[in-house]
Amino acid sequence: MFSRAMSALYRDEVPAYGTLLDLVRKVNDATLQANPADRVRLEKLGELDRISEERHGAIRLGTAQELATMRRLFAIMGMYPVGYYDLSVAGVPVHSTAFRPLDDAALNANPFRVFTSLLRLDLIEDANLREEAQEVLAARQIFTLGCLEKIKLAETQGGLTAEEAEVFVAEALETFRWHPEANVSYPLYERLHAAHRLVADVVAFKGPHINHLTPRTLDIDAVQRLMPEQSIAPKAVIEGPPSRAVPILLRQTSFKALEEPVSYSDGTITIAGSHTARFGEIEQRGIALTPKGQALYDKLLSQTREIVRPAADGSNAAEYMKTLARIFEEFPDDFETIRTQGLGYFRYSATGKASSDADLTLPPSELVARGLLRADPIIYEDFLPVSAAGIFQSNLGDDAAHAFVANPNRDRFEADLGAPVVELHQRYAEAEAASIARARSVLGRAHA
Ligand code: OOG
Ligand code: NI
Repeated sequence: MFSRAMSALYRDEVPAYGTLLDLVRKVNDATLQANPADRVRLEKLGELDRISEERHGAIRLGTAQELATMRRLFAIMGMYPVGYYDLSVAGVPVHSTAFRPLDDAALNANPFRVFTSLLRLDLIEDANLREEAQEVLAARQIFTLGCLEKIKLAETQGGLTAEEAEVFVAEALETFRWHPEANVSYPLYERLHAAHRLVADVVAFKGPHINHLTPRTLDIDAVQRLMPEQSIAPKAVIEGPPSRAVPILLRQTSFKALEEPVSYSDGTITIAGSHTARFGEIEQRGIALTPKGQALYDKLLSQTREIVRPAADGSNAAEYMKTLARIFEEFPDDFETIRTQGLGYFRYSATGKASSDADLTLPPSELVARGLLRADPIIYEDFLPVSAAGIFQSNLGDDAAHAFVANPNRDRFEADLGAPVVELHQRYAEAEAASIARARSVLGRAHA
């Protein structure tokens, strides 16, 4: 209900998002038609139905209190904080997590995720401005009273009835919608903006407007190519790994933020101005990588960026994509090698072929080799910090290059959140191990 309500709201507020959804649906249908084997595999894994429902969004919060309450709000819907992303390295004064469902059944029902960032005013130099921003943030209430009531109710009675859930979703939506009246005067907006666009985007508004919603495409290169025909101008470079036979992790591209009218007021004088914050994005997801695979990905990505860094104006986009593709030739591009080298996570299942006693003690790779088990890739459900920084940068404006020293503070983030985040790799490793245990017991039973 929440994911659909957010989608309807965003379609309403940002019409280009609706155009993008239609385009993605067309490309996905065509891709599945051209690759019947993929279609069958997705269907068998229960992933087919979720594709067209699939999206993620992003919000940016201002205070620890907001973050902690957001955690409770998402928990009602079975969405939990996974991963810690430090974006200070990339000149963006936030650190983040993603709220998402955890287990396979929940992910297949609806994998809606919200990338959630917390502003780090400690990274803003001007002490006066920092204090003013803190004051504005401390005074705002981004949740409706009705929403807070329903959160408490859900916590005390252990969930909501269908009727209560409907009210909860409607109330929660108020937090994510666009508020055209700023929370600050125009001069203060300008000073916040001068410190960092992102600071203005968080501090100057009444709530954390959802800043994009991202459908999942099965062919990001096709959508990127077709976007201009729909009068949507995508950013020059697709973030993440290059185009490959076997998609790994996550590839993303976005189109520029809209300029939206905003009224700024100091209580007596109102000034009509504008603000750019909201944009569109598409993503293509591939196999989740083990720490070993992730390390190889990180190494190849930084190797690429040492040779060529994508310029904000897109002038070296072709050179970047070419270099990326060349450097990534080192990353195996078939499932078999990815699996046998321990680079990716797989879901194992019994093929139905008869096994012997001796087989039951063999490692999974050997059982696959003997045709007793099959291995299907586990999809990456999370985000990539370098890509996220690229997405932030592209919609903050081309002039927004700021340098911060890498400054992760996970302890602080978790203290503010009021809970630890789930370890990024842990869920994939558990899903793989559980599938092996299940497959072994099926083999054992078939044999007995
Ligand atoms: C979030 C940017 C990160 C992604 O897909 O990597 C993100 C933001 O701009 O608030 O959504
Ligand atoms: Ni995104």
